[in-house]
Amino acid sequence: LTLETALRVAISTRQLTLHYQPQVRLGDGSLYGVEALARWQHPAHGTISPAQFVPLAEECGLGDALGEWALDEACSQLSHWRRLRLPVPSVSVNLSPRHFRSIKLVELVSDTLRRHGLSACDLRLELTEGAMLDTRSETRATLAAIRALGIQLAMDDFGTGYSSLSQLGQLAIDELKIDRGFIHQLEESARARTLASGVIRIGTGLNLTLVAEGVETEYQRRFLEEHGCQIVQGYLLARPLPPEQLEAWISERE
Ligand code: G
Ligand code: G
Ligand code: MN
Ligand code: NA
Repeated sequence: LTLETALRVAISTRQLTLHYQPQVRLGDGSLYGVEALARWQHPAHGTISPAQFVPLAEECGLGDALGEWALDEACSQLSHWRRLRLPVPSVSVNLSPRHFRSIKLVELVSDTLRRHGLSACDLRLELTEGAMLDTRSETRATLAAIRALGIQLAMDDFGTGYSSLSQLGQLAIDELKIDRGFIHQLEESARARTLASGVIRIGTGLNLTLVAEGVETEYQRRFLEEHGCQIVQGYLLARPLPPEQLEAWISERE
């Protein structure tokens, strides 16, 4: 069985699922949204990380199919939660840089929202610096059109790529996700604290929403709150959860 076949089978037989990790406002503890994270439960190989299978899917030309699946699955789930009256404000979906190179993404996203009875503010798209800094006119046009629809864009893993501060000021984005590499070192590294607080200050000055990833400790949470970060995501609050467990997590907090 080639990987390509295996992945196609995985999508159609529900070996591929999305888990959802809560993102919480530091101010009042309310739910800001959830991030959808792909999981592959392989019958023979166990759980395969998206860090492994996403790049493989891209290599064998299945990147688009995977992105389409993730968008559809996340929107279907959110629409289901709305029917249950579960208060999930929005869902954030990770897409690979190459998705943003085609203007077809705009139609795909708006069709998917329409099919599931959702609106633009229900969805956020996460992209890495690679896509954001792609100077291709196709990518710029796609990003602009997505934002014109009212869908928010988040820059993922900020601080690990190649973006410069001047580029940050020109990017059409709404949200900055501080990479968990910085968060992880907050307690032991004065340098990490300087970088994190600097990113928060700059992002805030540019009117971006700041989301800290990989928040695992109370120290980290407090540091972020004191330095003006609005949103946190990480094991301190919850791991990425299967839908039913996310429902329980939300219900318990109400
Ligand atoms: O959740 P986890 O740590 O296993 O995710 C590993 C990496 O895979 C992260 O960088 C995350 O952004 C990425 N990832 C998770 N789900 C998806 C997905 O549906 N599509 C893409 N393109 N990347 C994903
Ligand atoms: O690249 P991206 O930010 O999309 O990836 C998020 C990844 O981080 C996922 O694989 C998710 O499982 C993981 N993750 C989420 N919260 C934590 C955390 O608190 N600590 C660590 N180490 N990883 C986390
Ligand atoms: Mn992400
Ligand atoms: Na990240």
